[in-house]
Amino acid sequence: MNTLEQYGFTDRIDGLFSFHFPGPDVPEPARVIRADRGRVLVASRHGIVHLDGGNSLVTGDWAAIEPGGSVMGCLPRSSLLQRKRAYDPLSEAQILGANIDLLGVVVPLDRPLSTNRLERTLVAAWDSGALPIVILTKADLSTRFDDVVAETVRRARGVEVLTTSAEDRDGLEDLRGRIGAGQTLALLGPSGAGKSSLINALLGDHRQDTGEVRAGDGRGRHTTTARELVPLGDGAVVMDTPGLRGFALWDAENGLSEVFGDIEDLFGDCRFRDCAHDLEPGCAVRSAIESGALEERRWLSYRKMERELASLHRRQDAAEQRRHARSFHRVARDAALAKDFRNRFRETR
Ligand SMILES: Nc1nc2c(ncn2[C@@H]2O[C@H](COP(=O)(O)OP(=O)(O)OP(=O)(O)O)[C@@H](O)[C@H]2O)c(=O)[nH]1
Ligand SMILES: [Mg+2]
Ligand SMILES: [Zn+2]
Repeated sequence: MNTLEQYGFTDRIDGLFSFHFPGPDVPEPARVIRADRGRVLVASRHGIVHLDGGNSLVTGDWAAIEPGGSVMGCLPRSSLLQRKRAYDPLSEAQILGANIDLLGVVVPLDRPLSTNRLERTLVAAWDSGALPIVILTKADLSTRFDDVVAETVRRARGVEVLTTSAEDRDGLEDLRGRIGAGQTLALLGPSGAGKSSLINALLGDHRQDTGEVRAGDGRGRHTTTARELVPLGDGAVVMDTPGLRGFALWDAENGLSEVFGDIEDLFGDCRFRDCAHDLEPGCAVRSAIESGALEERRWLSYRKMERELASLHRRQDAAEQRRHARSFHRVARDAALAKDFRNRFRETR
């Protein structure tokens, strides 16, 4: 198996290259292993090489390389994991990875389960277009194993939950069996959750650096610093990622509906079509909470993410309007200049 195939190249990808880059000179396919501000490391037919000028490429992309070595573009992304950039007043998306088939939401069993975090990551995972899967890690360190697993299964709402231990090599074959040749699994989760350790355990090799969690609060030290593809040897690929502190959503309405579909289904049963689900009479959400059918915490968590997306859209709209206004001024100015020019032309005629 050549280097390119080890990084997930298949006949299907080959076909997509001929389709999207037709012509006598089909470019060389290459997969982005790692992207660092324009400088990208790719797997190609000639092995692993560095490329310059790949500013728009992200980890996981299938890049098209010209014979001269420059980047022509990339294949349309079959999935795209993104979040809102932190501390960014302009509200831009940060792309975390592309062409991911399975998105592993990594939840460590050595600390209390954060349901908010789990739900939020699942929303983003669903929205990426990849298939989410929850991977519980460090099963050997869990003191309340059965409870936490049951709770996670309940929160994951139909998403498959696997339990693993890199230390005891538990659940590894199960996980390995989920990633076929040509498929990419990305691991997403907090620092210290054991993402890199899991990859090493799958490989049976110490390839990725791992770091002890801090003694005081059990949090990780952000050991992994870049998103990077790691081949498992038979065309299956894993993407290691740096631990994320938080996860601000980006355009994730579809994901929200996947994780909270039962809540959105209730809206149709409210007496008023424009029910705000606060104090209105006949509100189906309120009565579901009162009867215990809907957990208030879940409702609040849905509300929070929904508001976050609404505020993101307001800012996007405002930015769009500013852009529009700017281009309108430009058109108006150009028109004024043209008129001025015509007038002067007339005068001199
Ligand atoms: N007991 C036990 N410890 C584990 C297991 N998996 C990981 N660890 C330990 O947890 C710590 C953090 O593991 P990492 O693999 O570095 O975590 P990470 O998710 O890659 O963290 P970042 O790279 O910082 O995002 C290390 O000290 C590992 O040895 C496990 O299954 N059992
Ligand atoms: Mg790591
Ligand atoms: Zn209502």
